[in-house]
Amino acid sequence: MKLYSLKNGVNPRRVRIFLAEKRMSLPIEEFDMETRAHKDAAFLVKNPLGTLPVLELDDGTLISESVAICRYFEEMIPEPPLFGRSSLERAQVEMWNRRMELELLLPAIDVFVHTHPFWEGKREQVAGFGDLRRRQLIDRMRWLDGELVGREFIGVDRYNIADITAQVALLTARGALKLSIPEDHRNLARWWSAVSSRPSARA
Ligand SMILES: N[C@@H](CCC(=O)N[C@@H](CS)C(=O)NCC(=O)O)C(=O)O
Repeated sequence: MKLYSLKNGVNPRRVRIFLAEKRMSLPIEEFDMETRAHKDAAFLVKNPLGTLPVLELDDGTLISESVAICRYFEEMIPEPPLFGRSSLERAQVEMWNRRMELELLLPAIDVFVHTHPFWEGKREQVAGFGDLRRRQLIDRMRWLDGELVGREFIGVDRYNIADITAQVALLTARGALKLSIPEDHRNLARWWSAVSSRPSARA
Protein backbone atom coordinates (compact mmCIF):
# COMPACT_ATOMS: atom_id res chain seq x y z
CA MET A 1 0.00 0.00 0.00
CA LYS A 2 1.27 3.47 -0.86
CA LEU A 3 0.00 7.04 -0.48
CA TYR A 4 0.69 9.60 -3.19
CA SER A 5 0.82 13.02 -1.55
CA LEU A 6 1.61 16.61 -2.57
CA LYS A 7 4.11 18.83 -0.77
CA ASN A 8 2.16 21.62 0.99
CA GLY A 9 -1.14 20.25 -0.38
CA VAL A 10 -4.07 20.87 1.93
CA ASN A 11 -6.02 17.69 1.08
CA PRO A 12 -3.02 15.37 1.38
CA ARG A 13 -2.36 17.04 4.75
CA ARG A 14 -5.87 16.08 5.83
CA VAL A 15 -5.07 12.41 5.15
CA ARG A 16 -1.66 12.61 6.83
CA ILE A 17 -3.19 14.08 10.02
CA PHE A 18 -5.87 11.37 9.94
CA LEU A 19 -3.21 8.64 9.59
CA ALA A 20 -1.18 10.12 12.45
CA GLU A 21 -4.27 10.02 14.69
CA LYS A 22 -4.65 6.34 13.80
CA ARG A 23 -0.92 5.83 14.44
CA MET A 24 -0.70 4.33 10.97
CA SER A 25 2.36 4.74 8.82
CA LEU A 26 2.82 3.66 5.22
CA PRO A 27 5.12 4.53 2.32
CA ILE A 28 4.43 8.01 0.98
CA GLU A 29 5.53 9.35 -2.40
CA GLU A 30 5.54 13.15 -2.43
CA PHE A 31 4.74 15.14 -5.56
CA ASP A 32 5.63 18.78 -6.00
CA MET A 33 3.68 21.65 -7.57
CA GLU A 34 6.89 22.96 -9.14
CA THR A 35 7.90 19.77 -10.98
CA ARG A 36 4.24 18.91 -11.75
CA ALA A 37 4.91 15.18 -12.19
CA HIS A 38 1.31 14.62 -11.08
CA LYS A 39 0.26 15.93 -14.52
CA ASP A 40 2.41 13.38 -16.38
CA ALA A 41 0.85 10.40 -18.15
CA ALA A 42 2.39 8.01 -15.62
CA PHE A 43 0.38 9.57 -12.80
CA LEU A 44 -2.75 10.41 -14.82
CA VAL A 45 -3.41 6.68 -15.23
CA LYS A 46 -3.72 6.59 -11.43
CA ASN A 47 -5.95 9.68 -11.22
CA PRO A 48 -6.98 11.31 -14.53
CA LEU A 49 -7.83 14.50 -12.59
CA GLY A 50 -4.14 14.85 -11.74
CA THR A 51 -4.86 15.65 -8.10
CA LEU A 52 -3.68 14.26 -4.79
CA PRO A 53 -3.96 12.40 -2.49
CA VAL A 54 -4.29 8.97 -4.08
CA LEU A 55 -4.03 5.69 -2.20
CA GLU A 56 -2.77 2.62 -4.08
CA LEU A 57 -3.54 -0.75 -2.52
CA ASP A 58 -1.26 -3.76 -2.87
CA ASP A 59 -3.47 -5.24 -5.60
CA GLY A 60 -3.22 -1.99 -7.58
CA THR A 61 -6.65 -0.65 -6.63
CA LEU A 62 -6.64 3.16 -6.57
CA ILE A 63 -8.65 5.36 -4.22
CA SER A 64 -8.82 9.13 -4.75
CA GLU A 65 -10.61 11.75 -2.62
CA SER A 66 -9.30 12.48 0.86
CA VAL A 67 -12.46 11.52 2.71
CA ALA A 68 -12.79 8.22 0.81
CA ILE A 69 -9.19 7.39 1.74
CA CYS A 70 -9.84 8.33 5.38
CA ARG A 71 -12.98 6.16 5.45
CA TYR A 72 -10.95 3.21 4.17
CA PHE A 73 -8.51 3.60 7.08
CA GLU A 74 -11.38 4.13 9.56
CA GLU A 75 -12.71 0.66 8.61
CA MET A 76 -9.25 -0.84 8.84
CA ILE A 77 -8.32 0.81 12.17
CA PRO A 78 -11.53 1.67 14.07
CA GLU A 79 -9.79 3.26 17.09
CA PRO A 80 -9.85 6.11 17.75
CA PRO A 81 -13.11 6.66 15.87
CA LEU A 82 -12.75 9.76 13.70
CA PHE A 83 -16.09 9.43 11.87
CA GLY A 84 -18.23 8.94 15.01
CA ARG A 85 -18.99 5.90 17.16
CA SER A 86 -22.80 5.55 16.93
CA SER A 87 -25.33 6.07 14.11
CA LEU A 88 -26.15 9.50 15.53
CA GLU A 89 -22.50 10.48 15.88
CA ARG A 90 -21.72 9.28 12.37
CA ALA A 91 -24.53 11.47 11.01
CA GLN A 92 -23.34 14.44 13.06
CA VAL A 93 -19.73 14.02 11.93
CA GLU A 94 -20.88 13.71 8.30
CA MET A 95 -22.93 16.89 8.67
CA TRP A 96 -20.11 18.87 10.22
CA ASN A 97 -17.38 17.58 7.95
CA ARG A 98 -19.47 18.55 4.92
CA ARG A 99 -20.01 21.99 6.44
CA MET A 100 -16.30 22.42 7.12
CA GLU A 101 -15.56 21.49 3.50
CA LEU A 102 -18.20 23.74 1.96
CA GLU A 103 -18.01 26.70 4.34
CA LEU A 104 -14.29 26.85 5.19
CA LEU A 105 -12.04 24.61 3.11
CA LEU A 106 -13.41 25.40 -0.36
CA PRO A 107 -13.54 29.18 0.26
CA ALA A 108 -9.95 29.08 1.59
CA ILE A 109 -8.76 27.16 -1.50
CA ASP A 110 -10.68 29.54 -3.80
CA VAL A 111 -9.07 32.62 -2.18
CA PHE A 112 -5.66 30.99 -2.58
CA VAL A 113 -6.17 29.97 -6.22
CA HIS A 114 -7.83 33.23 -7.33
CA THR A 115 -5.73 35.81 -5.49
CA HIS A 116 -2.29 34.36 -4.73
CA PRO A 117 0.69 35.09 -7.05
CA PHE A 118 1.71 31.41 -6.80
CA TRP A 119 -1.16 30.52 -9.16
CA GLU A 120 -0.45 33.22 -11.77
CA GLY A 121 -0.06 31.51 -15.14
CA LYS A 122 -0.96 28.12 -13.64
CA ARG A 123 -4.73 28.61 -13.29
CA GLU A 124 -7.19 31.19 -14.59
CA GLN A 125 -7.61 33.72 -11.76
CA VAL A 126 -10.76 35.78 -11.17
CA ALA A 127 -9.72 38.29 -8.53
CA GLY A 128 -13.30 39.43 -7.75
CA PHE A 129 -14.35 35.85 -7.05
CA GLY A 130 -11.33 35.44 -4.77
CA ASP A 131 -12.30 38.61 -2.87
CA LEU A 132 -15.88 37.38 -2.47
CA ARG A 133 -14.65 34.03 -1.14
CA ARG A 134 -12.34 35.86 1.31
CA ARG A 135 -15.34 37.76 2.70
CA GLN A 136 -17.28 34.48 2.95
CA LEU A 137 -14.36 32.82 4.73
CA ILE A 138 -14.14 35.66 7.26
CA ASP A 139 -17.90 35.42 7.84
CA ARG A 140 -17.71 31.64 8.33
CA MET A 141 -14.90 31.95 10.85
CA ARG A 142 -17.21 34.14 12.93
CA TRP A 143 -20.01 31.58 12.48
CA LEU A 144 -17.77 28.72 13.61
CA ASP A 145 -16.63 30.74 16.61
CA GLY A 146 -20.30 30.88 17.70
CA GLU A 147 -20.82 27.17 17.06
CA LEU A 148 -17.87 26.36 19.34
CA VAL A 149 -19.34 28.06 22.43
CA GLY A 150 -19.09 25.42 25.17
CA ARG A 151 -17.78 22.81 22.73
CA GLU A 152 -14.34 21.24 22.73
CA PHE A 153 -14.53 19.81 19.21
CA ILE A 154 -16.64 20.27 16.08
CA GLY A 155 -19.96 18.38 15.91
CA VAL A 156 -19.34 15.71 18.56
CA ASP A 157 -17.45 15.59 21.84
CA ARG A 158 -14.27 14.00 20.51
CA TYR A 159 -11.72 15.01 17.90
CA ASN A 160 -12.93 13.90 14.46
CA ILE A 161 -12.57 14.35 10.69
CA ALA A 162 -14.57 17.62 10.80
CA ASP A 163 -11.92 19.07 13.14
CA ILE A 164 -9.22 17.93 10.72
CA THR A 165 -10.99 19.56 7.76
CA ALA A 166 -11.42 22.85 9.63
CA GLN A 167 -7.82 22.64 10.84
CA VAL A 168 -6.35 22.40 7.31
CA ALA A 169 -8.69 25.15 6.07
CA LEU A 170 -7.43 27.51 8.78
CA LEU A 171 -3.85 26.45 8.15
CA THR A 172 -4.32 27.63 4.56
CA ALA A 173 -5.95 30.84 5.81
CA ARG A 174 -3.07 31.59 8.20
CA GLY A 175 -0.28 30.51 5.87
CA ALA A 176 -1.08 31.31 2.24
CA LEU A 177 -3.80 33.91 2.85
CA LYS A 178 -2.29 35.71 5.88
CA LEU A 179 -5.72 35.53 7.48
CA SER A 180 -5.46 34.83 11.21
CA ILE A 181 -8.24 34.06 13.64
CA PRO A 182 -9.49 37.48 14.87
CA GLU A 183 -8.70 38.16 18.54
CA ASP A 184 -12.34 38.37 19.58
CA HIS A 185 -13.04 34.84 18.22
CA ARG A 186 -12.19 33.33 21.58
CA ASN A 187 -13.88 29.96 21.06
CA LEU A 188 -12.29 29.42 17.69
CA ALA A 189 -8.89 30.45 19.07
CA ARG A 190 -9.24 28.02 22.02
CA TRP A 191 -10.24 25.20 19.65
CA TRP A 192 -7.35 26.10 17.30
CA SER A 193 -4.84 26.02 20.11
CA ALA A 194 -6.10 22.58 21.23
CA VAL A 195 -6.08 20.95 17.78
CA SER A 196 -2.74 22.51 16.80
CA SER A 197 -1.05 21.12 19.87
CA ARG A 198 -2.00 17.52 19.05
CA PRO A 199 1.05 15.52 17.87
CA SER A 200 -0.83 14.70 14.63
CA ALA A 201 -0.80 18.42 13.69
CA ARG A 202 2.85 18.02 12.70
CA ALA A 203 2.06 15.26 10.16
N1 LIG B 1 -11.56 16.64 -3.56
C1 LIG B 1 -10.19 16.19 -3.64
C2 LIG B 1 -9.33 17.38 -3.97
C3 LIG B 1 -7.94 16.99 -4.42
C4 LIG B 1 -7.11 18.20 -4.81
O1 LIG B 1 -7.61 19.14 -5.47
N2 LIG B 1 -5.84 18.20 -4.39
C5 LIG B 1 -4.95 19.29 -4.68
C6 LIG B 1 -4.01 19.50 -3.51
S1 LIG B 1 -4.86 20.11 -2.10
C7 LIG B 1 -4.10 18.97 -5.89
O2 LIG B 1 -3.74 17.83 -6.08
N3 LIG B 1 -3.73 19.96 -6.67
C8 LIG B 1 -2.78 19.79 -7.73
C9 LIG B 1 -2.99 20.72 -8.86
O3 LIG B 1 -4.00 21.45 -8.87
O4 LIG B 1 -2.13 20.72 -9.72
C10 LIG B 1 -9.79 15.54 -2.32
O5 LIG B 1 -10.45 15.80 -1.29
O6 LIG B 1 -8.86 14.74 -2.26
